Amino acid sequence: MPHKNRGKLRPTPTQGELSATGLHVGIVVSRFNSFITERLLAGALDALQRAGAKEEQIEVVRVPGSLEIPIAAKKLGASGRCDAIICIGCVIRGETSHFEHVCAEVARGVQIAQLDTGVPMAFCVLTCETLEQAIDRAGLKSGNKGFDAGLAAIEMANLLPKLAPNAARASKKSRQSKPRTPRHGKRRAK
Ligand code: INI
Repeated sequence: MPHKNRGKLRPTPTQGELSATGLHVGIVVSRFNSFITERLLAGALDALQRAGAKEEQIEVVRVPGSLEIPIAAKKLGASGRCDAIICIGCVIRGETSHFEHVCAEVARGVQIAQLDTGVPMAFCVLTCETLEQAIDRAGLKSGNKGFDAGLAAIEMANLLPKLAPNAARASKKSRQSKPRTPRHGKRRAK
């Protein structure tokens, strides 16, 4: 039946705000290729700060290499302290197949960790052919992927509670900002 509004449906999307109010964010950062990962960490911290986060809302965990990121992220996620976790590493191709193994296992491990714990994990592990590609993504030509990951973590931290079984359906009314309450029980002692 012809309808004058055909093609004009505008369902209200459910999405997360870019506000760090009330969030506790974990950052797991690898020391390997620290020249790059420290810049990615700075980018992530910049995003969190611009979204309103204070130092006490951020927990930085350092691991030796990218291969150790998934287990640390999973433990941190399982602790119940974090609303989101940012995983930072940098893998650069060398002369052996080590690169492929590390890249595949880190991506798989972080995905498993976020699905197992239900805590969103922003993937900021650069997998580059050359050092130049890594530098470009750590604050030069291609921006700072740490900053992007920081925003993704905040957005997902704010989105997931809205997808909980008892959450209100998205509507213009429920999109209006509400006061934030901590959502993960076990907070760090102050
Ligand atoms: N770890 C990285 O984060 N980036 C690399 O490029 C890298 N390469 O090339 O070897 C790397 N290796 C170390 C690995 O992540 C583990 O820390 C190590 O194997 C100990 O478990």
